[in-house]
Amino acid sequence: MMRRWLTGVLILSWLGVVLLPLPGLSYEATTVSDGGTIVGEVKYAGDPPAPEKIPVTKDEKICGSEPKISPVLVVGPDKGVKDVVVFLPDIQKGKALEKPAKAPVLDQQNCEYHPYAQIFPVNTTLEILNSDDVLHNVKTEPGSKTSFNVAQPKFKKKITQEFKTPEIVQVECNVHGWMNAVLVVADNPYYALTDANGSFKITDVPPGKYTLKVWHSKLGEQTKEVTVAPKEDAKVAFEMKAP
Ligand SMILES: [Cu+2]
Repeated sequence: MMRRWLTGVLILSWLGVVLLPLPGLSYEATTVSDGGTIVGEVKYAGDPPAPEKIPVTKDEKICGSEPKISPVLVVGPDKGVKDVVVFLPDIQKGKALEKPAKAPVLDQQNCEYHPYAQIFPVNTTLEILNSDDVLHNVKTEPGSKTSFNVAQPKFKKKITQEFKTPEIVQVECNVHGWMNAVLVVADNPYYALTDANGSFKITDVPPGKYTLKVWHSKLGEQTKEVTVAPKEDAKVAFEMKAP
């Protein structure tokens, strides 16, 4: 049975039929001359919770003694939600996904991750720096396709990690419970993070109909259909709240 299935797969592959488009490989780069822009904002629905303050319970000399304000859920004065991941999960074709000129960096400084959230292309190597004179331990959340759990003593200033699968990876530190970061491994260039006002912009989108998705580690995810017209702005507004 297995062999017959395999033979079938081989024959179809010979015929040029792609059975299982691999993530990161199915996206086709093309010239986009009449692209439109998706602009919008993500707002918190209702009254947002007060910023979470987490007491520093160890390594105060390095981490500081003031409570850490969690970067996970940051809502601005106009209820804009910061660092929501916005993307087009199904886009097949568009502008090229370019390698960053410099390797992306996740820095550990004063026992905080900097930046809290970032986007980089799949098959990129991330540099994880320890700028602190203290032991950190970088760990991915269970279920991540790229998973690691690495102790980074104070003398180990840099470790590297390659990401070969597109996904959103959440990172935490085993030593300091308040440390959280989000790594967005993108398989196309149409990803954005909302700014401090909750605004986002995705440019050079080939005209067409798309599903636009938003993701936040505490507020979950939502999708909306969006139609992009040549050289025009398509406006989209999301409202999210804690479940
Ligand atoms: Cu740490």
